Amino acid sequence: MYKAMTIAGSDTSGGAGMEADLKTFQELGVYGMTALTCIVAQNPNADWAHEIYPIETAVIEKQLVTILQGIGCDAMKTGMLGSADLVELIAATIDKYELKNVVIDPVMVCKGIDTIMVPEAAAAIKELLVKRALVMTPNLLEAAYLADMPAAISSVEEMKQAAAVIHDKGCQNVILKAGDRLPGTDAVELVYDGKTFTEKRHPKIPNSYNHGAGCTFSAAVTACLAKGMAITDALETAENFIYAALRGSFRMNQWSGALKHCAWRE
Ligand code: PXL
Repeated sequence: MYKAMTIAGSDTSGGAGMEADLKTFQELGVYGMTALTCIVAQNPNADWAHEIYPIETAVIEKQLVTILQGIGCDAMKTGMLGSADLVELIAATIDKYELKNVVIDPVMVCKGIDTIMVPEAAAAIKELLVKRALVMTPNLLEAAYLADMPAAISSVEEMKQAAAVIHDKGCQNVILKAGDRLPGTDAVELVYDGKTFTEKRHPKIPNSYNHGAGCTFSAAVTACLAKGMAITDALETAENFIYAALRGSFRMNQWSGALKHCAWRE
C-alpha cells in the first residue's frame, strides 16, 4: 500500500484542506494520513466568513512523529500553514527524514481575498520550503509573491518569468496555475522543470465551483508521486482528476459549492 501524508488545515465544509486531500488520496488508491494544522469553520451567520483556529505547533510535531517515525510515507504535501514556526518545523522534518517526494501547495490566500493571510508564514515558505520542494503549485498571487514580482501576473509570459525565478530559488518543478484568472476561453497551467516550459490548456468550465481545487490538484499530484509515477504522468493524471471534479462540482449553499472528488471514475 502506498502512503501519503498531508500537513494541512481542516475545512469543515468538506471541500478544501485535508478533507479534499484525503478524498483525493482515497480516490487514487493511496493510504492517506494527516497532520492537522488548523480548523477552519465557516460562519453562516456572517456570510460564510472563514474563521481559523490554529493547532499548537507542539501538537503538529507529535502528529509528524506518529506518521514519519511510526509509519513512514511515500509522498507528502503541505496546505494551510499558519505560522513561521510551523514552516520551520516542516523544513526541519523534511531534512531529518530525508523526504524526497515533497509537494508544497503554498496556500497563502483564501477565495476572494487577494492579500497574503499570514505574512510571516508566507515569508518562511519562500525562504525554507521553496528550496525543499520537488513540486510547487502556486496560483498567480502566490507565484508573484514567491518570485518577488511587484505586480500581479496577467499573462503567460509573466507566468514564465515567475516560474523561472521560483525554480532558481530551488523548487525542482513549478506548476503555476492560472485557473480561470487569465482572459480567454482556456484555463492555463504552466509547468517548468528548469529546462522546458510546458503550457497546458483546458477549456474553462462555466458555472463550476472551484472551492478546494488547489488542494485537490496538489493532493492528486502527491498521490501519484506516492505510487511512484513520473512527474509528467502525475501531472497528467492530476489534471484529468481536477477537471472531472470541476465538471461535477455542485452548489452547497448561497456562498459556496464543492468539487465532486469521485467524478473521474464516471
Ligand atoms: O483552498 C484553500 C484552503 C486550504 N485549506 C483549508 C481551507 C481552504 C479554503 O477554505 O479551508 C483548510
